[in-house]
Amino acid sequence: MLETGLDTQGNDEEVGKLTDGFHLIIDALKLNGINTVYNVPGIPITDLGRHMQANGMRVLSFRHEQAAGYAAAIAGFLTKKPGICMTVSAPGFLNGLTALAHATTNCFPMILVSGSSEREIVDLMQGDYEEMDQLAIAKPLCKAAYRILHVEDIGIGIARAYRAAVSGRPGGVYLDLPASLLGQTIGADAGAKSLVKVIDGAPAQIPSPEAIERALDVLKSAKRPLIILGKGAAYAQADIEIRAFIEKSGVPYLPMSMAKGLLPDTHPQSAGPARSLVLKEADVVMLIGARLNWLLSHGKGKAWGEASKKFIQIDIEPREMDSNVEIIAPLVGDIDSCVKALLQGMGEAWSKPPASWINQVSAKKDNNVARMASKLQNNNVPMDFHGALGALSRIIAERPDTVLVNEGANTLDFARSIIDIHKPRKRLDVGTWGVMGVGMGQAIAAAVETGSPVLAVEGDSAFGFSGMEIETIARYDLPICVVVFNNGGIYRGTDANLSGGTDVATTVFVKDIRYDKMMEAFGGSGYNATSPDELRRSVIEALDSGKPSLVNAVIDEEAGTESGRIGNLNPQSVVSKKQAT
Ligand code: ADP
Ligand code: TZD
Ligand code: MG
Repeated sequence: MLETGLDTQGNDEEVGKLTDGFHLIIDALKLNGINTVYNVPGIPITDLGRHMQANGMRVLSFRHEQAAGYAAAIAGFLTKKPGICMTVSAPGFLNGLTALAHATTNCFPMILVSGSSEREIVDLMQGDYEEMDQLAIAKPLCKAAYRILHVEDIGIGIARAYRAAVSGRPGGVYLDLPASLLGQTIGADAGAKSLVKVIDGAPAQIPSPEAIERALDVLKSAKRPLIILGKGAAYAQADIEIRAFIEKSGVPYLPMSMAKGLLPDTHPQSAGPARSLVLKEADVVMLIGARLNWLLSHGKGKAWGEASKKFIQIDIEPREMDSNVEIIAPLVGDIDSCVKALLQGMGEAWSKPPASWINQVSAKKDNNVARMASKLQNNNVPMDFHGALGALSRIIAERPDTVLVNEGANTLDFARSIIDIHKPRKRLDVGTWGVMGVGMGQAIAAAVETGSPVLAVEGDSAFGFSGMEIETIARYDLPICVVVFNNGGIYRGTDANLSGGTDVATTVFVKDIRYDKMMEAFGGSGYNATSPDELRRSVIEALDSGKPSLVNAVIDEEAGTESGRIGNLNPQSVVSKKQAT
């Protein structure tokens, strides 16, 4: 009889010359440099996780698949390798699916590996345990979806999933592993030979010389040029080239939220604090790994002003060109290759933009920074967003290696503009969809993948979506300090029930919650901070300890606004407003 798995002494030894699905999956992942998996165990993948751990992989078990999925997605962003989320069939799979769709939307490489039930029973809809046609459901939400039916296809199946996730525009891939695959056996030699190592998974995509010349001609002709860096630029890890290009060009640049820190936000060419001005006034805009989606008002309308604009766009995805406005100089290729070619094409004597433009941007920037400075130093009790975030901003400036994770509405929007980021990929947030619930998974993956300390700045609602994962943080003893901006609800804590009934308003939580006690329940450190000074002291102590910690930051219930800074997207009933007044 075949014996595989743990022997009677608990050793992970294979007996005889056979291997099985469990071990081939592990071998295939390890062969491709994948050593970390984010999962929630259960049928049929419990033993897979166990053997992964026994074979030297890091397997992090979460309390809910949504957080494991967000961890895998951001691991993909941070490492340029697919982040792996592993789930059980049907309900576990569905819990992980939002993260897979989020990874695809954000262009992060991720593989959702899910166990599934017996094909023969599922396809006849005979009511198997956790019956669901998972492959069909996953397909529209990811770049590619594969199912491996035979043990000899594991090597090729994992190679395909890997390549699909990282090549071209990165994204989410679904990999379906039926329970019956895991126990299938094959001769150990044949199994080893069936494995495939992905060579050059994301090959360089070199832009054409004509496209480079066209882009440089347009840039040269500009009187008021602007460069916009997006999270694709952060993902590309072409940090040195991007900085060299921006500095040589002399062009003011605007970082999208997760591109902050690619050059330090304190860089003289950063136009962050003059955002409205540069969007309105620029005559040539060069996009580097940023899409003209809702976050950039689709490249038109009020935010972009009256002045006519020419767009240059660098992107690996050719179909991104002309998606919202005409792109007069499309540069299709990978950012590293494109920026290197641009630098070369600029030659020695590149003339910087007119001083009048640089001075106009600088003046606006200095003015806005000066106006903000005193607000960020306030020590008001209860804290407002400026006082609290001013304190955190100074901590990040002192500790630029800290990864900042950020979600919420006001907590997100204020932090994005107030907290300067000083190094690449040190700010992780809600991404293209503005998803709540990403923070704990991102914090865990950031700590695991980078080894850096993490500061997660969370709205109290945002935190609640995956709050139980602080047990995961405590269990793995990760250097994460969670700060909950506790303003008693979604946007604010003061809304009234319009009916006058006894239920609280739809946006309001229990008063005076002590989120810090949750962390204490799991053995971590809890702090309650009511002033910016207290907040600073707590966070510094927490970061110095390198231990799991949570600071309950008491924020003025009235300080926030509905939908933070995107209230314009929030339809409101005129009729009910009249009734309310
Ligand atoms: P942001 O939200 O920061 O503006 P987006 O997610 O909208 O950024 O845009 C990222 C873009 O970067 C996507 O269009 C994606 O195709 C592109 N991209 C990702 N990686 C690369 C790369 N290595 N080279 C070129 N483009 C890339
Ligand atoms: N569900 C999901 C998955 N994503 C969302 N974006 C929302 C719901 C809607 N939503 C927002 O867009 S922000 C937000 C919700 C519920 C929470 C805002 O409250 P907060 O932040 O406490 O996190 P502030 O600081 O009180 O504004
Ligand atoms: Mg709140």
